[in-house]
Amino acid sequence: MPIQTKEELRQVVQETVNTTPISDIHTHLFTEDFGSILLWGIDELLTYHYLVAETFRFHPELSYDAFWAMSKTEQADLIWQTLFLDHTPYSEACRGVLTVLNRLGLDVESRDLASYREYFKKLTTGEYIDKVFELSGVTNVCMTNDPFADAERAVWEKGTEADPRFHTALRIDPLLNQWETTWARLKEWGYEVEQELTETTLKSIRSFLKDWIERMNPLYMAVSLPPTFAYPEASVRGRLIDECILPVAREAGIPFAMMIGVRKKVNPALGDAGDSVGKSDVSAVENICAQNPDNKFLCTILSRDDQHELTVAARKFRNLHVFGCWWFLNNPSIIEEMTRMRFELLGASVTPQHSDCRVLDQLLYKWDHSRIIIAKVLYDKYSDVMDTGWKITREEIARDCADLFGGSFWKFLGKPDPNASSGAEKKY
Ligand code: RAT
Ligand code: ZN
Repeated sequence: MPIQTKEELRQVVQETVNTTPISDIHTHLFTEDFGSILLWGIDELLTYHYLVAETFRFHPELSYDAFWAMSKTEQADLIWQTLFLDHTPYSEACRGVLTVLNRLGLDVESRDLASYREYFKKLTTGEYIDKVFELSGVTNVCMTNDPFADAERAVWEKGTEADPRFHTALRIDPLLNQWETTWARLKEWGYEVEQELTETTLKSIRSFLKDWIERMNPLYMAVSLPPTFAYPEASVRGRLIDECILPVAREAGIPFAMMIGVRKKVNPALGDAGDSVGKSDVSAVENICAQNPDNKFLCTILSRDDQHELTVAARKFRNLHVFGCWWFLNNPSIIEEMTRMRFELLGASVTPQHSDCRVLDQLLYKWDHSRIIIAKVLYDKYSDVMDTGWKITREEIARDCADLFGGSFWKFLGKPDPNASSGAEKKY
């Protein structure tokens, strides 16, 4: 029976958005096996690099070195005092912490950091992972797996137990962005490479990629790229993409995920918080899609200014799948405008959001906050359609939401959607 009124429509959209299980296609979360590489708990939440950057704005007297010399608890204390007690925590990253506390059933009104710390002390990692997945409505996440990160590589080399809630993504930034130092690491690991891109070196790089694909079984291969990213390009990166990344990705049947627009370390003293954004050239994305029709590409782009062009590019190339409101874009005002534009230009053939969580707990806020906006935009779109006399059913809304929260991504990959058969009907 089709939906009859706008009021009913609003209710069904909200309910469906809130109950559709989510595949979160880009995070920095890890399985329990990765030990302390998986971040969780109040002190990790508070020392999230988004909040570190905000804290320094209120402390002209604080030296960067002094901050980094503090223990994690001291840093968290300072951030709590500065952003939550001395000011009202309405920035998106601050609000996120409050949403998490609230969703865990903690007393937000008390502002009692000590009691929040007590709460987390009583939990084990395994229990907490279960709890967050259960509460967040996210059923599976994709990790970011970096073979160049020593601590992480050690876990892979030792061997790690798969957890079906966590998929892998092979992240290769150092390979494409710092070949001048990375080649020596590959050599150290036994690959026959030199800095010059000889045929032997290129073959060995392909072997390196294949070895890690075999070890990790990734959903995609990913890189973050500067705004100057160009394609095609007569550069080391250009050659590595053409002669290593694309053929290996094609053979493995996985997409190459391009995350474009990061200006690394504009303020290195801020650590992870020191990167910035710049306008990119979307024609590079169009060119790579056009010239490599047998490869699949995922893309998210960091500058707000590039969003329209990227969305148009996705209309031209079906081997391109656009995803997420990345990093500095992950704020309600910008999510809303991007989501509206993407729905208007791409319908449901897009993955409107990923969480980028670095701290497990953040699954509880990033998705809650985005669901509100996605439901609002969807309601408006369905409402416009209803005004023409077209009737919409609950089943159609459920189908569309399933696509937006992971289904379209899995179809693009050509892999089964883990949520397709769950039939989960739960409220998050
Ligand atoms: O959003 C972030 O936390 C950034 O620091 C990056 O991790 C970014 O998302 C990336 O994957 O490079
Ligand atoms: Zn990320």
